[in-house]
Amino acid sequence: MDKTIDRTATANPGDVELTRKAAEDHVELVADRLRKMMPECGFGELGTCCVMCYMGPCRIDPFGQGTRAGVCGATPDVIVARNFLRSATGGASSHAGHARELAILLLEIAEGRAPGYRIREEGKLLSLAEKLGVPVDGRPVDAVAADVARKAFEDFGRQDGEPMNWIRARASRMEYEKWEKLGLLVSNPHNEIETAMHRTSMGNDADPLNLWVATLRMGMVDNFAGLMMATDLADVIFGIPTPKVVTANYSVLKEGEVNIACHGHNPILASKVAEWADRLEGEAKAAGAGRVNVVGICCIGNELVMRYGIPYAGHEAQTELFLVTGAIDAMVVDMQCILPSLPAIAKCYKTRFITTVPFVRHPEAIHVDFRPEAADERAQEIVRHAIAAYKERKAAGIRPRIPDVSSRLLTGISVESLVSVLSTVDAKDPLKPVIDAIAAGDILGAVGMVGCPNPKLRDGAMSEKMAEGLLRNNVLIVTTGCVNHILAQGGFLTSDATEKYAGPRLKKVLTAIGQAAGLGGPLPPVLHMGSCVDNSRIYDLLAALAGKLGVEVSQLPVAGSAPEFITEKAISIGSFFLAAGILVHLAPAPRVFGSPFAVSLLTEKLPGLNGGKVLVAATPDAAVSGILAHLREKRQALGLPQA
Ligand code: BF8
Repeated sequence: MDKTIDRTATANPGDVELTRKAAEDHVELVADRLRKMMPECGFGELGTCCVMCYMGPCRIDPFGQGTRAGVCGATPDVIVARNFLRSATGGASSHAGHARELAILLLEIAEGRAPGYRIREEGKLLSLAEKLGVPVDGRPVDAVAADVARKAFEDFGRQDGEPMNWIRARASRMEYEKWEKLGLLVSNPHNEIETAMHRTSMGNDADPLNLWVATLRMGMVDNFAGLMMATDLADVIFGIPTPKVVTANYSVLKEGEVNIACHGHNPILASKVAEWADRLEGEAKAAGAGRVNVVGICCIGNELVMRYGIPYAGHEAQTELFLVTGAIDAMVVDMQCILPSLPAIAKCYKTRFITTVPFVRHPEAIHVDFRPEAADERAQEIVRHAIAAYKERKAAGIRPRIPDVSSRLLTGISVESLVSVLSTVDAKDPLKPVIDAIAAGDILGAVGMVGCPNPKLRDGAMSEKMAEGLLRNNVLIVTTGCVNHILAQGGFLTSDATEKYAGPRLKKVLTAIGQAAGLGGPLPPVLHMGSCVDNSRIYDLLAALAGKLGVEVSQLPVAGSAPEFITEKAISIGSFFLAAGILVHLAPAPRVFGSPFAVSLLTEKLPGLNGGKVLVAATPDAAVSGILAHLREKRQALGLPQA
């Protein structure tokens, strides 16, 4: 076996069992293709491969063994900066598209054009409206909702250069002024994306610093036109998450039931599929099945479990393996992180693979054109596809193999629900116990572990080992994205995990909160705050803590980590956290090492400018010790004792 990819070292025995089954079934997996791809391109890894024009492709050896510039004269510093900005732009485009769809849906609801949906959180709508300057007094809810949606469209169409409505409404005064000084107050996300593509095309911006400032600006687009707008609007339409204990891992699939796996990102589709799964139970029974069982994979799993407690299946790198169980009747997807390999694997098990978005199609998929105006009809069509597949698959004698692995987790930690849990400790000042614990050193600091499961690092259990190391050192962890699936499967989101992994001082704090909140045990040491767009919740929490302390977010003893990142979305999220002045740990290494300018900017100059810094560490030990050193530095600067 290839030493680089030890496929048996994975933390989840279900992965091992299904990887063997895949081999028996002659199904090729991500890990197989990764092995064949080795060694990966060194120029690509360093970021010095340029395909921007047809005088190339060019690749620069930054160590002086070959050519020092592309055919056009672009230096490695320029090439790396352009490539990185394009990645951040890809990520921000995904998040802005996600948010804009929700704004369109909100307007459709307000105008009665999306009868399948309603506004579930009037309180959040009204408070958001007030922040955006939308009048609320004496007005019907639908009129307020329509104006909130229009505020979003105003941002996407703004040509006056003024900062986005969403920044003016949602950034604290202190953070706003910091970004104003740094020239990071973006105006129109679409203009920013257009300019980024324009300036990086051949023969335009050749100033590395200018390009990196554009990357930080793209981070601002990502947060305010993507993450934050999406979370705000999704909460209004689908509800604010509340704490609940649920089941995760392969055992959420049920033999004898029609299994539908929702995969993707936007709750617009999946919430409807879940609703119609219940309503069509009679048809499932008539087909000989117990019921229709909906489970959530990757980020849509996070969205569904946070709000509705829908079984929490697995992460993006397990999507192929979920199909290999042979237990899924339909996998329905919307957008982002959907492996092109899936439809062919689905075919092997007679699973219907259903795409729903016009720009996310596959020649081997069934396409159901899902639109909010016809959501009920389309969701029924999708569920009926699954029921029909169940019958066919039974008749074909396909025998599922569902690994008997199951985990429990506490989910549903929004800022609102966390404040409500903490108010059981201090009703007047809910954040005070956390601030006191940080000040005393009982909580050394907090780390947001976010993002993906990268097969290059998955088999070394990078995320689990990092979590262990941080918790032992009394660091509280909050999570979003697929990392949360990983840590849930590893048992980190339970009271037992506090007993098992938390350092003594952290354990004391979490036990006191758990007792006061009546949880029947300590609060888990890893708190699930949602999907990747819900990184905005993490930022909101940090801004609230910083506001109470009267300091900038960048001064807090906190860090972000994408310990196994895969996608461009992780790049754009990381770019925002850098713009906010936070340390961002990345593994694998971002493609910047071909540029001495980029390395010096991201590790030396930016920290002096706004506190933002990139930490590259590909092993759990190196990542943990780098993060701990950073947290201690921040504590020292605030005059807090070292724990
Ligand atoms: O947005 S964590 S693999 S599913 S990119 Fe994708 Fe990464 Fe999963 Fe969600 Ni986020």
